Amino acid sequence: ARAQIGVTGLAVMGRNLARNFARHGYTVAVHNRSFGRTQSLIADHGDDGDFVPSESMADFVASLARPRKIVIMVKAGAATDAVIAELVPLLEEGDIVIDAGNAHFPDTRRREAELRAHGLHFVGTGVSGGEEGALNGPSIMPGGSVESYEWLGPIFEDISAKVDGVPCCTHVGADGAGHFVKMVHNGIEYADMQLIAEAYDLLKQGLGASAAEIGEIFAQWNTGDLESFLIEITAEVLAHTDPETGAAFVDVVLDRAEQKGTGRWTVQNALDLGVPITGIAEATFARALSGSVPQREAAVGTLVADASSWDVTDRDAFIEDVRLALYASKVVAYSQGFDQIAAASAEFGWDIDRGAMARIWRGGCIIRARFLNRITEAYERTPNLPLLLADEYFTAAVGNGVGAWRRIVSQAALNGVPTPAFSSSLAYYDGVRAERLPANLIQAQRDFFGAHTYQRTDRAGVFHTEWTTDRSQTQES
Ligand code: NBP
Repeated sequence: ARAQIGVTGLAVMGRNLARNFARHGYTVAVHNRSFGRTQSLIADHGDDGDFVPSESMADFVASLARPRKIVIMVKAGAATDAVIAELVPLLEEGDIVIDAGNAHFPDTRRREAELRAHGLHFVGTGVSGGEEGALNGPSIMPGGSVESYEWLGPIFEDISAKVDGVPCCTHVGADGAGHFVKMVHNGIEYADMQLIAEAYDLLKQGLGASAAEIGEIFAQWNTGDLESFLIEITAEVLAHTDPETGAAFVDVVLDRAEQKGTGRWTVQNALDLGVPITGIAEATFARALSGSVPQREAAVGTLVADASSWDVTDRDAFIEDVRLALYASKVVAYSQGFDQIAAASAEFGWDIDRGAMARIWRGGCIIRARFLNRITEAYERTPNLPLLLADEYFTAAVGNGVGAWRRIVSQAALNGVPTPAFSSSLAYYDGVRAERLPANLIQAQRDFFGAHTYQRTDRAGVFHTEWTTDRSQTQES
């Protein structure tokens, strides 16, 4: 038994992760349900390093040095449970089972408890960066016990992406914390992508600019505060020409965005926790709207627009407004995502360091961006920061763009261009900073029809008004 780490599940992600371990000098046990994938890994990439292939799970387990460290990289869901069921009888106390697939965090919490009862460590870990990241350095978000991280940390940090020499990997928190944070990462990714798509649409509708021209604007933006992987690939996609028709590639792609479910999970959890993540929610719903074919067919050409025709007079000023509005909306989406992490951390006792999360997202993952440094700095300044937007850097940065944000959202509304994420983010911004919200009226209505009580602005206590009789006020506590 000489392998230092094992990988079972050798489709694109598992194969690349196994190669990444091997390239860093680890002896890697490899296994896959159908042996063909294991054989093709050895045939195609055997010279990447030291692999120990096994056809059976028993031989795979036997090839690993103890405590065994086994990464499962199979299709999330039933396949993960099937692999765990096959593995557990073969393992011994103290062995570490790592699920690196995109599991839903409640499943990870369940599996962790089950394996703990067998004396095994179960580590649900987020891995971001797609196949390219898995091979060359992903962002890694491991949950599970502190003890398991003592074994895994050095290996995972070694194969993770590095930014300024700092690994994009840290212990996130107990049981499902790693998968939770990966889920919110994906939710933020949804918001980021939607905001970029809205900026593209604004530039297209407002300026009548071509895809290639807009691509140049994004390339320019990528040299400033907005510098990020998603802005960079947006510029590349917009510059691409369809080889079949010679048209701009984006213009021949059908406008229906699909989803695999992590955005939906993020929103569902936010509803459970009562955290307003409007940016992520709007982004998730915007994908759903794009795919609502019968509804769109019924509405196109039928619903009245009564919109003006867009007449942008100052091109450069408009582009700068869109840039500022994009940045401000993006800060809101991240601020909301970090609120959700804080709420879940409190709910599940994970004690997640939010600054560290921003740090490990700086490289390897899809939302990697220059401005994540700013988030880390904000949480270093104030570890218990109640609202990322209220950090001094972000207050100033967003404050600087508020006028532009208002111009863009109002012009978009007047011209009939949908900007669900831009406008809901601005509404959140105005909502959270409002001295007084109209929730007073809602609470009064609730007391009226359901005797749900209310509190007063002028003294402590819980009150109810006898709405159906003499409207006298009673103090409940
Ligand atoms: P897939 O999600 O396509 O899963 C294919 C793998 O699952 C194969 O190894 C397959 O074995 C195995 N498998 C299945 Br399906 N059912 C099984 C079962 N009952 N027992 C044992 N093995 C089973 O692979 P992937 O795209 O490499 O993704 C792996 C994980 O990584 C997923 O959870 C995914 O969500 C996550 N992830 C993917 C990306 C990405 O960019 N693709 C990024 C981040 C995370 P077989 O060869 O015998 O059929």
